[in-house]
Amino acid sequence: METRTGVCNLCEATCGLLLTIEPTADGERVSGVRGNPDDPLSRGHICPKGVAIGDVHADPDRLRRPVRRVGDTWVELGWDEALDLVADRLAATVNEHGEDALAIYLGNPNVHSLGSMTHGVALAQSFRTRNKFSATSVDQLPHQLVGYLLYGHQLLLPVPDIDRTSYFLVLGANPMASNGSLMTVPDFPGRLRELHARGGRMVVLDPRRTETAKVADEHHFVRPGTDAWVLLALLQVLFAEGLTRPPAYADGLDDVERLVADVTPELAEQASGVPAGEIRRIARELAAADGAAAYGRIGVSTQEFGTVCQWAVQMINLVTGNLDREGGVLLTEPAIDAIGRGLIGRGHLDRYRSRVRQAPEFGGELPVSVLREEIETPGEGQVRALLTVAGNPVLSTPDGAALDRAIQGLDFYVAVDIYVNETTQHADVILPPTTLLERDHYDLVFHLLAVRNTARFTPAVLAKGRDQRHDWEIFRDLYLRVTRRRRRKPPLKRRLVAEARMRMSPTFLIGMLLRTGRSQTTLTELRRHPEGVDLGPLRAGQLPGRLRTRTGRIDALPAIVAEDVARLRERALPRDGELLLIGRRHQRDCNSWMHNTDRLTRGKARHQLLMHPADLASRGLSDSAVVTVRSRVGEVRVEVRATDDVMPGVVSLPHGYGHGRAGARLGVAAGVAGVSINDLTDPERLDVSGNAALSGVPVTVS
Ligand SMILES: Nc1nc2c(c(=O)[nH]1)N[C@H]1C(S)=C(S)[C@@H](COP(=O)(O)OP(=O)(O)OC[C@H]3O[C@@H](n4cnc5c(=O)[nH]c(N)nc54)[C@H](O)[C@@H]3O)O[C@H]1N2
Ligand SMILES: Nc1nc2c(c(=O)[nH]1)N[C@H]1C(S)=C(S)[C@@H](COP(=O)(O)OP(=O)(O)OC[C@H]3O[C@@H](n4cnc5c(=O)[nH]c(N)nc54)[C@H](O)[C@@H]3O)O[C@H]1N2
Ligand code: SF4
Ligand SMILES: [Mo]
Repeated sequence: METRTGVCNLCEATCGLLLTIEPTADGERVSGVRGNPDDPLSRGHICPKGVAIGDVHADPDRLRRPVRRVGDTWVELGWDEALDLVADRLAATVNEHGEDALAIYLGNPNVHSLGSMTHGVALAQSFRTRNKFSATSVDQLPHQLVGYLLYGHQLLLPVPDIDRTSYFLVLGANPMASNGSLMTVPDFPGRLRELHARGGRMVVLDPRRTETAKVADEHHFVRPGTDAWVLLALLQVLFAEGLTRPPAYADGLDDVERLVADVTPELAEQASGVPAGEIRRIARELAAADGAAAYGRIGVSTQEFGTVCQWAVQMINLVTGNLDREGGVLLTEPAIDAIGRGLIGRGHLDRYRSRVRQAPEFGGELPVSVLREEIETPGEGQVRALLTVAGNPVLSTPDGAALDRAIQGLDFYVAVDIYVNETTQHADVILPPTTLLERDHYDLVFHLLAVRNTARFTPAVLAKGRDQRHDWEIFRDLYLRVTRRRRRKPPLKRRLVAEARMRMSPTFLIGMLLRTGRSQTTLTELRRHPEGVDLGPLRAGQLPGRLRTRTGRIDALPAIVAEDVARLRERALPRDGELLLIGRRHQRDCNSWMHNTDRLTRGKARHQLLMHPADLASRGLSDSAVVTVRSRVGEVRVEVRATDDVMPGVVSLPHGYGHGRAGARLGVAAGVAGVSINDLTDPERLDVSGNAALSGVPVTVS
């Protein structure tokens, strides 16, 4: 038995771990997992998923060798054979039908893998297809658009200074279950206790009385999709009552004041159900607090007015003087500044549009809501082949059932994934990389979004399995093989530089980045301190210096936002008796995977539709009945659970369920199969950013 330092990458909290390792007949296994108390960011925190991280490594369902689908069965292939086959087919598609004939989808675990960040993104870009998609457009695209418009970079996103704030306003987020997002905040429960001990308050707006709402000082139900009204009304009160103290580097605040002048709390109450008096009081408290942070996440991103919401959240912080202020919201200073060093581009908007629906790109990606029509609509530029990496869009994107059918009509589909899931079951070839515990890790993304400046390099905890490949090696080998086979090759010099870079390991690149930047640490120091190095609390005084806008100032009212507020005003308010569907996350869920580990699935089932008792009664339905839920695009049958934790007029299904499609293959227990919420969500409902409006879908229940 031996203890090794590791890290969890199953959610954005990135907790430090201590793993107990035991020898086995053919290697080693994890026999125990605890939080690492010496980790300066996570301070010993761990959740049930972190404890289950060894289950992924040991999982007999996990793929360890390339497989090829032959009818309904899988046949193992050698790596060279598999990579050659994939490269032949991808290159042939592009050579015959053009670059856009290949679609690429990058799923969530990519941002949690160093190799994906250093090599996967580069591989995807090298294909030069316009049909590039990712989980971004079912998640945080509005944040990125607003970061780009206001601060000049898609990832220049201020983080709530939760360790010092005295007023925390939370909309559409459930960090008690999710452990935070676009706010890397391990041990949220502990940090909240400290906030309360300082005399601070947390106020939550959510259509469901969530785990977070239950530990808040105040919770208000808000009708799904109507937060924009509440946020604009908060701004209206701040302006009308002279409570603003904006920074000198912001322009256009008069325009913002005019924009919201008639959005009174009374109007917002009509739309949202949040009492006008409460909106007024919250605005005054935000302005008076000694450091306040407004924060909005999935519930206010994945809805029809996600961009207006995220813009308004930023505006509230800005006009109350809480942007770039201790206890407000702050920019991080990571040891590898992926923004400052240009590793992640600023973003760009509408350089091209999708072929069928003319949806604008953002940052080189199209909204994944258009993927199905790009596969199924014939003509020049039609998608004929697909590469997915660490994704499950059949369960995670709107109208997944239709996408499921479309994928089966492709000429060729290759997945880089560790499982046969509801999407990859249709792949012609699956290339499975090693898992987290077998690879070195440095977080290029989440240090950037963390509530404290720290740096941590985690060497692989376990040796890589026999005849396995790391993801970066797969990306490298695909890059080299496909480039060789392509008719239109990049110019020789560019190719040689790119090839040389693809041959460098992620760890080598991290060492180089730490050496050459103005980093506060080195790889040598990080290797000596695998628990992580503390670089101190977030610091104020970074603005306007770190703005990446062309003027070096903030233009407070981007035209896109002003126009979308006009669209909001025209939107009819929800009708009485209408039911709106929202999603939810449970602490022991990990998006659509890890439903095959006993540790996370035993106990009470949690896939049910939540519905208010009054809504059940008015339909003559009873608790635990199996009901049919219908939306414009589809229907599902699922058990209903009566609870007054959801607002009347709102029903909730968890996302990432619905394993019936491939359940047997996944080894998922029947009890956790559930149904997919995305068989009900609608790819026609988009925010102005192109993000799917997954929340607030009109449904009927019978
Ligand atoms: N209705 C609704 N839909 C949603 C959401 C919602 O709240 N409501 N949430 C959205 C959000 S925020 C997200 S991020 C998306 C997630 O959606 P996706 O990113 O499409 O899917 P995941 O469920 O994260 O599945 C990831 C897959 O990656 C594989 N995997 C895990 N680790 C690795 C690895 O190290 N390497 C490789 N190559 N593969 C790996 C697993 O097999 C798993 O099947 O779903 C979105 N969809
Ligand atoms: N345990 C666990 N943790 C996770 C994940 C997981 O699957 N399981 N996934 C990870 C990922 S990929 C992400 S992106 C993050 C997401 O992190 P969070 O955003 O904190 O995640 P959710 O729990 O989906 O919280 C969204 C909340 O929005 C509410 N909501 C829905 N519609 C509306 C609305 O119109 N208005 C308002 N105000 N609220 C609304 C929902 O009721 C829900 O409570 O979580 C990450 N962490
Ligand atoms: S909160 Fe849980 S899932 Fe998230 S990083 Fe920590 S241990 Fe892993
Ligand atoms: Mo996400």
